[in-house]
Amino acid sequence: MRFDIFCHVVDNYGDVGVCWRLVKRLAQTHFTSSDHFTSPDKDHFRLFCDYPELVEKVAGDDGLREILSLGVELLPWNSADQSITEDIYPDIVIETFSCELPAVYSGKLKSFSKALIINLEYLSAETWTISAHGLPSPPSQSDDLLRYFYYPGFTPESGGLLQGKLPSTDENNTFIPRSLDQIWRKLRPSSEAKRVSIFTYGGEKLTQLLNQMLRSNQPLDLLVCGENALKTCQVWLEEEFSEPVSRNFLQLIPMPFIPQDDFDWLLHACDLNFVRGEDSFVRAQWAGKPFVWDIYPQEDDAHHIKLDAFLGMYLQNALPSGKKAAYAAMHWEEFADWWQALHPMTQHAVMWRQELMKSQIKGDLAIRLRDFILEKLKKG
Ligand code: TRH
Repeated sequence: MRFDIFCHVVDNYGDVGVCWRLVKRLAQTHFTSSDHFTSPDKDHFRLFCDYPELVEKVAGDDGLREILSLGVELLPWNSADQSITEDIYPDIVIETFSCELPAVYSGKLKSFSKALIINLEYLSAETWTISAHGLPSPPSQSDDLLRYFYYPGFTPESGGLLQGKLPSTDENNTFIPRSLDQIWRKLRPSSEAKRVSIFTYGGEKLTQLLNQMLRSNQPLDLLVCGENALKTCQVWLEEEFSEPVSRNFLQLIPMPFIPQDDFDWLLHACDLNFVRGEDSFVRAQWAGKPFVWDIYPQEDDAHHIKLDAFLGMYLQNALPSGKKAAYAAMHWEEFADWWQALHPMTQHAVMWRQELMKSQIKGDLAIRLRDFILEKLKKG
């Protein structure tokens, strides 16, 4: 089958982060949940992106080479119009996050093929997404092509979560990704200082957190990732921040941008992760470590509803001590008040990962998406 996947970068790294992970998983996944073999040699993937350099950055050189060798092409968005002919056209088109297909491409799609169009939506734990999952959209006026809405989610009825092989960071495993080798040498022994990754949108919330951490006298190695958090830390430190800087018991370490696979490893290797957006939010859950979600701010404060829906699910079966602390952490309350409960929060994170594994009994998002595609193609 020929897949065309469209990625429009709105801001930050998340659009690319999700699309690259999706392509990666689809190219690596040769079975559906019913063990239906999908002949990988015959699958071909084209990822059209309006910022291909960002895909290269997120993938990293080795990751890019590996995935391109599986029959994936990375193409600029504006080459899409010329990419369809009477002989070469896709069977499946995936629009991510409602990005609009290029007009000429859409027109050709209508004339040459009966491609199945799927709109991969944002992840949310809100219950309405379950009822909307899999529904066809009425053809829009602009191109009247039929498309199906595909909603990722945390339950077996949803579209699932992207998973893939999870990194191993157990104590007997001495593997450290190359991109992190130098940084790892700068960390204090794990018995002396806890490791905390900070990949947030920065700003006032982070400044307050740093003040609270400083007051708590807890030895922490803070691995600061992404421009927004780095900028806030720089202002807070009131000095250049290209090398690790210490304040009381804190050590702040500026992180370079690292390939996505290595970033996944980092989340598994830390004791606590501050994450954001969608993709790092999901990876923090697969890491089985406590985390704080800096949710992407939406208009009309819609993100509050999204956060409540997630916490309702995440904390439903939590024991009281872990629950109270995780709730406080997720609401950025005083650090000292919830940090003491890191152990029960960790136990809860491990239990939640097991629950998620069970919810993926029909496979992860890539496998379920293949199921969905086969079902729709069968029905014609
Ligand atoms: O970057 P994000 O905030 O992304 C988004 C976008 O803002 C998007 O428009 C919005 O729709 C969405 O959030 C909700 O956060 P996210 O989703 O966690 O994506 C970050 C990606 O960057 C993720 O795949 C991990 C990757 N990454 C690396 O590969 N290396 C790194 O060093 C870092 C810091 C991140």
